[in-house]
Amino acid sequence: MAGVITVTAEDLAFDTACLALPAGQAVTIAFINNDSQPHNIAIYTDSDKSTQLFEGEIIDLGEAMEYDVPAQDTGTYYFDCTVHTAMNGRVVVD
Ligand SMILES: [Cu+2]
Repeated sequence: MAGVITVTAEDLAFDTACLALPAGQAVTIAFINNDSQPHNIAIYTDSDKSTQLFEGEIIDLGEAMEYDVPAQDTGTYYFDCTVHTAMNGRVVVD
């Protein structure tokens, strides 16, 4: 399905270190938790988390959720799991 990006969490890690999002358009992240720990995805302007751009609901083992992420400007941002901040990566909006 166009405009849907799938991300999976497993073994205290995301399956990608870089989320590529289209600039200027809302996007759906289909988030799947295959881990025994609760996880979510939050997006910030930078790794200092100066400004939060999005925070998805935390989901548990075996759950999946579609996050509706609002349109973002072109740039490089940062994402993490708010429960496990060691789970993180870059967001490239282009
Ligand atoms: Cu987590």
